[in-house]
Amino acid sequence: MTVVHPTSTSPAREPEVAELDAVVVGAGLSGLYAMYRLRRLGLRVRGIEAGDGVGGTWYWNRYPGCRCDLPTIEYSYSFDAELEQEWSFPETMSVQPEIERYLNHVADRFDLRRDFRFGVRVTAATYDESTGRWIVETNLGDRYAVRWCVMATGSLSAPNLPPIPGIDSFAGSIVHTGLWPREGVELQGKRVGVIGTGSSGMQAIPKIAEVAGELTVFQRTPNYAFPVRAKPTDPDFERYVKANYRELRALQRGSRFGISGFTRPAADGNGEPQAVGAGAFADVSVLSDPVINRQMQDLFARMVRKRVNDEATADALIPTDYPIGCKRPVVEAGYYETFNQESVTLVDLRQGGITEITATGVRTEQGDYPCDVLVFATGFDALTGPLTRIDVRGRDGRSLRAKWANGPRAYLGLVTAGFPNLFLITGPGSPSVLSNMVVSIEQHVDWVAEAIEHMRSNGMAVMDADPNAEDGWVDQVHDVAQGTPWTAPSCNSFYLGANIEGKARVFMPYVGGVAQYRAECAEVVKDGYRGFVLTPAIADGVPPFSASPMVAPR
Ligand code: NA7
Repeated sequence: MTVVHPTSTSPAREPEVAELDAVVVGAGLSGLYAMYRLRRLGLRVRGIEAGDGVGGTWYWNRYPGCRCDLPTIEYSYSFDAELEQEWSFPETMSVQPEIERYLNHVADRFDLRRDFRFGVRVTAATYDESTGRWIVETNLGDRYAVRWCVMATGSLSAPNLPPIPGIDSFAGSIVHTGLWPREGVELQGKRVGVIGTGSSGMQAIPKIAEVAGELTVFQRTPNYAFPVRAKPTDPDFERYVKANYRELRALQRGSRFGISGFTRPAADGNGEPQAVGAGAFADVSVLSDPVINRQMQDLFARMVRKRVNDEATADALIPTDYPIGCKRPVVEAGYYETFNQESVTLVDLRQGGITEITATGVRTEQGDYPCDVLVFATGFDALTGPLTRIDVRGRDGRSLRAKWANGPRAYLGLVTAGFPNLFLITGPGSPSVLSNMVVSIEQHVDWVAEAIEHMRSNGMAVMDADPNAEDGWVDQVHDVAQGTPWTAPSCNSFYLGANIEGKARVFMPYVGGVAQYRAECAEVVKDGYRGFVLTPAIADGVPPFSASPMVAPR
């Protein structure tokens, strides 16, 4: 078996334990902004990124067809007005290379790269109670001693390669959509098997079908996917957005999903959205009213039947046993028509699952399917995986993996009790993947930067969550999700950890809405960081900050 991975440079190990103020783990949307914010506090920060470049999700997921499922104007940073004005996205819904280009521009424009180490992976973070420092270790043996540890590790960054028997014996290439090599994968004329039909699979399948000799799609669960075609950005609309960005951002922050649904008023007074994307499902009636949900399911089934010629294939592509909204709705372009191609076969694994991977392909209870290349579009160990894959140990050597064995626990999804000064950017218990990630990331990073600033101004050095406040928040996260399609008994999604064998079935994101969540976070601050335990620097005898001077804002 050849597992194809993105190539990596081999950076040298740092010479000795580096004493700094903060480590930022990850150089995606969160890590870049965290570096920007913490630097402006005058902190000495080291960023550590496993990839060879910036971008996070948009660095690793370079599979064919990868595109953001939110409109471009919604999916961009708001922290710098000049950045908003100078950047143009060519399409209404951005493809991966465009977002990667944007994030590279951000990294260069704010000179963020110089404090990151690339091609280095954080393997462990251990809290040393005696010094109030985290010791952060990497795969190269680097060691950093820092007060603040910002886990900008992303929500969907720990790829799930299911342990299917025989996988090591496969003679061809295996590639995961979330680890797609920069140099691409040779698919031309090959017999390609795609396992998984979530967003990644459904985006990649039509593109792979264009070049593969034969394509076999292994589907365990059909998904609800709705057609959305990207268009070139309308220059008039772009001008309008640029003149009204503040209003757009305010709408995002006051919304349920961090999506403004921003439109340009038309002459008749009815605005036409330029692109809707996954935001179309922000229509809460589908989520809250089972009758409307059922009607949408019927419409969906009719759409699929109209687009797929073979009746049995159409039937297999239509979910029948879970509501819309349980899994993330997918936006697709030409997905269903792909199955009308002679060279494309759908294998409905509900009629007989995969038993093993052989040297020559995939063996199922229905028969053998020869393949030269196997594409695993099998998703991620969502929300917790990026953190539990690191050996994180807090007070008394307690491991995060052990603490979260029955489901993640974190106060506001920001700090988990017993792991002081370890900040989770869009951690479990926050809106995270059920919101516009950029909006949620900026809010978390701002909250963390302000908390650090608050502590500095008040002679505090250690911030922990009160376990009672954490319990209360975890209960609230649970309660607010009850009765929604996300927690329907028939639902099996990565939000529930149901895609990973052995993972506790716990609904992880906060679904009370972005606006409500922001208000809760702001209230907590207003009440003097209610539910957090702040300890003065003097208590552990360690000065809270380095003597490095404040960096003047640009
Ligand atoms: P998803 O949405 O988790 O989809 C993964 C797919 O892989 C899904 O269809 C799974 O079926 C399937 N899967 C997972 N494990 C297996 C095994 N062992 N055998 C067969 N099929 C399997 O991940 P994506 O990468 O598509 O999307 C993630 C997010 O990225 C998405 O929500 C957007 O935010 C962007 P299942 O449904 O579990 O039966």
